[in-house]
Amino acid sequence: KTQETVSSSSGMANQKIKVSEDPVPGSISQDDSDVPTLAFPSISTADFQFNLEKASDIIVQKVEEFMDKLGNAKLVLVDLTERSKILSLVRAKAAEKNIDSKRFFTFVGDICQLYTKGGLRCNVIANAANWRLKPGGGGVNAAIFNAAGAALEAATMDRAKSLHPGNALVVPLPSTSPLYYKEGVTHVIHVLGPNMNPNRPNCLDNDYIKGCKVLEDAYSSLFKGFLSVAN
Ligand code: AR6
Repeated sequence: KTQETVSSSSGMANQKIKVSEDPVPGSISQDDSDVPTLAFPSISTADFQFNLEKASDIIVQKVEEFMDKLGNAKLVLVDLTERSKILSLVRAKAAEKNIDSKRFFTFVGDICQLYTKGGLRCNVIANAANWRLKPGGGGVNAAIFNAAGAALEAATMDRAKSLHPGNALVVPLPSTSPLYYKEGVTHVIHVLGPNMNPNRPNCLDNDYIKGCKVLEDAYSSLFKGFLSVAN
């Protein structure tokens, strides 16, 4: 938490400076540790088999749209490997559009260990969820529910029992969750994207008119949800 305060030192009289109330040991820098940061995976592009070119267009378009609403907050697209195709597509398209790379960037790592393994402080993380908002199923959903422990499942069920494609659900993470006390994650935002995988519920049968609309809605809901807890 930060507080605006007036310095009493002579040289800086009446100048407003930011003072951290309780600096966290090992934080990257005092400034950065207080900046609201959302880490999110590429929704729908692995298990749900959504086209990567189309998904990368939508990610960059939605990031651009939300940039001026973000204040000092940051958005980070995360994937597990350097070879991630979606990360390189998004990096290239974001650079083409001159999106400020200090406020939106990509990061390689497990979204459940961004601080302890990667030194990247993200107070909010997004989950590519399933419609039942249940653990398991693989991918980032299984990883987040595993890392967060039972506290996340209980907190999620307190708020909703299911999710429609294109929607997001913001869940405050109880401080008993390891994701909270180890990684500094205060909120998980579940997002349900469009499904193009015939072996999963509500498959869109390659209907990319509908699919793109649902993915756009999913990112809008995610970023709005982030803004609602960031500011
Ligand atoms: N950290 C960062 N990124 C990850 C991680 C991780 N630990 N694990 C996967 N990714 P996916 P979807 C990336 O399949 O396509 C589940 O079964 C991954 O490389 O998790 O929306 C749910 O229950 C990819 O870029 O989500 C749903 O039923 C991105 O996260 C279904 O999958 C999303 O891949 C949702 O499928």
